[in-house]
Amino acid sequence: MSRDANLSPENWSKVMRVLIAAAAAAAFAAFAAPAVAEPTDMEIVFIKSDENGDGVLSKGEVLIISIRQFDESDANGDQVIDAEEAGEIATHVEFTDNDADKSGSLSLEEMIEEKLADFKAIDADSDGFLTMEEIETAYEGQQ
Ligand SMILES: [Ca+2]
Ligand SMILES: [Ca+2]
Ligand SMILES: [Ca+2]
Repeated sequence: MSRDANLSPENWSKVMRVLIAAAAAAAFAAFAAPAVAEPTDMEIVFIKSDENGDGVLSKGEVLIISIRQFDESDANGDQVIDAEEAGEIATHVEFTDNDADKSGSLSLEEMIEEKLADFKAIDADSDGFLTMEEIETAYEGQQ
């Protein structure tokens, strides 16, 4: 019998439990440690908008996501976002800017026109696609 007299089978199982817990904690720490930086909100929106996953946003992709957002805001489905539906967005510069006829509400046409104008402005190299860099640059310029 080479086993230490102090380490009864009961104690051995205690030791094993501690070792397993330590190993599990180490494994968890390794798993939880972020390998890459957390994506920013803008990156999350970008990835969601990039329907075909080619890493750039086409005009169609931008319009699809814009119309989807419009539909979500347009609670009564009359193709107009009124001040009530817009809620707190109604006072945002983007909403009042987009509201070309200053009616206090935003039609789908106004929104699309504005999104296309935004697209042109953001597309710095005018290749018809928005990269993450182009969007970030435009966003930084706004601040
Ligand atoms: Ca794309
Ligand atoms: Ca509406
Ligand atoms: Ca571009």
